[in-house]
Amino acid sequence: MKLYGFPFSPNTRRVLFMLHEVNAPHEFVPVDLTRGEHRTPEYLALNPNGRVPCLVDQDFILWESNAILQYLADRFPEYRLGGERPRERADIACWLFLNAAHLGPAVAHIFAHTIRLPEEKRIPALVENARAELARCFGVLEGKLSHTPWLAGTSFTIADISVAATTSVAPMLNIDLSPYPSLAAWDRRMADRPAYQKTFR
Ligand SMILES: N[C@@H](CCC(=O)N[C@@H](CS)C(=O)NCC(=O)O)C(=O)O
Repeated sequence: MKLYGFPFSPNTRRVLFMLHEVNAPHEFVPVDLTRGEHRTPEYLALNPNGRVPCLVDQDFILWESNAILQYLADRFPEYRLGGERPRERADIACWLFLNAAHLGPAVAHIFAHTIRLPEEKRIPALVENARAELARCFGVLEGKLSHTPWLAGTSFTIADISVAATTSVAPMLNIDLSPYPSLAAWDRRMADRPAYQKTFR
């Protein structure tokens, strides 16, 4: 398998984390976003959406990091990271979609408008809205994690892998997890995993 990605991208790291969890042999192919390599015709032929990551498994090409997690969970079923029963799989999907639709974009806005964009292009109101969105989502995560050790209940799953890649950027963006003690404890448990350490070192 080949993973095309940018080493500092949380969306890329989400998939790398998963590849390490399931011990999948893989080759990492760097796509340098700062040099526009994600907009070359060669890369767009793989991912017409022009974003990283993108996984190539022989003749199968897949983009969107959370879809890739679901695929890898099914591809390596012995690790039981994708849920077994319909309700368990649906619960996992709920966290993946929350991350893709709310948490991930909020973090991306904060990064863009505090670090990535030149000062004259930064919009403080967007950062304020994104921080409010994150606070709301963190409240949801805290509510769940104060009752169960993992997002989808008693087992570690791709729901945890997906969300941990997003919360991993909290320190860089001055996002404080301490008002959410269960979330912060979960985040520390995630950081203790060998696969996490291989990915985020
Ligand atoms: N929903 C996508 C988001 C992918 C994404 O936005 N990746 C960023 C890097 S973290 C990217 O490729 N940005 C390049 C750009 O926006 O031009 C996923 O989960 O894979």
